[in-house]
Amino acid sequence: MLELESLSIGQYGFIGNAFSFGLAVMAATTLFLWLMRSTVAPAYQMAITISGLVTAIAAYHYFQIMLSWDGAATVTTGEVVATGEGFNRAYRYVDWLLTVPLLLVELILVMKLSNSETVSRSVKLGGAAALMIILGYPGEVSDEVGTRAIFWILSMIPFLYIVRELVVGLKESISQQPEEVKGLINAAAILVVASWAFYPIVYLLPLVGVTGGAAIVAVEIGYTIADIVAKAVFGILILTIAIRKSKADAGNATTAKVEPTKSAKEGEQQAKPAKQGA
Ligand code: RET
Repeated sequence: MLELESLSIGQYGFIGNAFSFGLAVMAATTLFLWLMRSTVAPAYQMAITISGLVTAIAAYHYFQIMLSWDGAATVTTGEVVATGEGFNRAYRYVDWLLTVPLLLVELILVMKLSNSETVSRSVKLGGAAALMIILGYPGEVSDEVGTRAIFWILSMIPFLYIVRELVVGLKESISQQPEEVKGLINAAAILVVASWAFYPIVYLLPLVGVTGGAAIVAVEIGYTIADIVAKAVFGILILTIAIRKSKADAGNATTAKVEPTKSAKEGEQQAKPAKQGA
């Protein structure tokens, strides 16, 4: 169903360029996130570290994906010819297996919930995410339409559970967030749901009549765009939330310090008559 020889030279080159672009975005985002880490309060630094780790893992895998793509075919006398090495689709799935649970943990960490809620939500959502990826793989590498459809359905079960948890479960926690970041955290949860919804749709394209070279282009370009949004754009959003929350926390600390200033003012007032008297 997804044979490389059905690609035109243009399509083969376009996909290779997209992988190279993905590598550049992931590597640059990693550097940026880690360099910015010290600008957020210590409570949020772990979220930024993990955010950079996610894009670092992705940069490594995009490098491998790019090499595998290069090795899987050559262009001779105006045609794309498979070398027989095959294009390794496992890199993408290993990347997701590692990064998707981490992305959820990142979102939970930046909310700074209680320790027990952080752990229980991370285990539940992270576990469901790993299951979703594992169940998707057999269908991704199968040439059978039926196999692809069955594993799509199986993988959709943990997927829908995660979406439900994010939309319903996190709502209450979001309502307890400081006003300044409520909107941004909401946006992050929506970004997760919207960008994640892209994957099962892309996976289905070969089943709904997109065939040949066009199917390979749709799947590879679709996943690459979704990865950039789900990891790099999301990472920057998490950084923005962490910066705002750090400022909000520092603001609260200053307000707390206003109390002694008040009594200092009283002291000042007490000092005034003395001044007048002098
Ligand atoms: C699969 C198989 C078909 C059904 C479903 C899938 C979901 C995949 C998702 C992947 C998310 C990846 C992310 C990567 C990070 O950059 C496995 C395609 C539901 C949601 C967020």
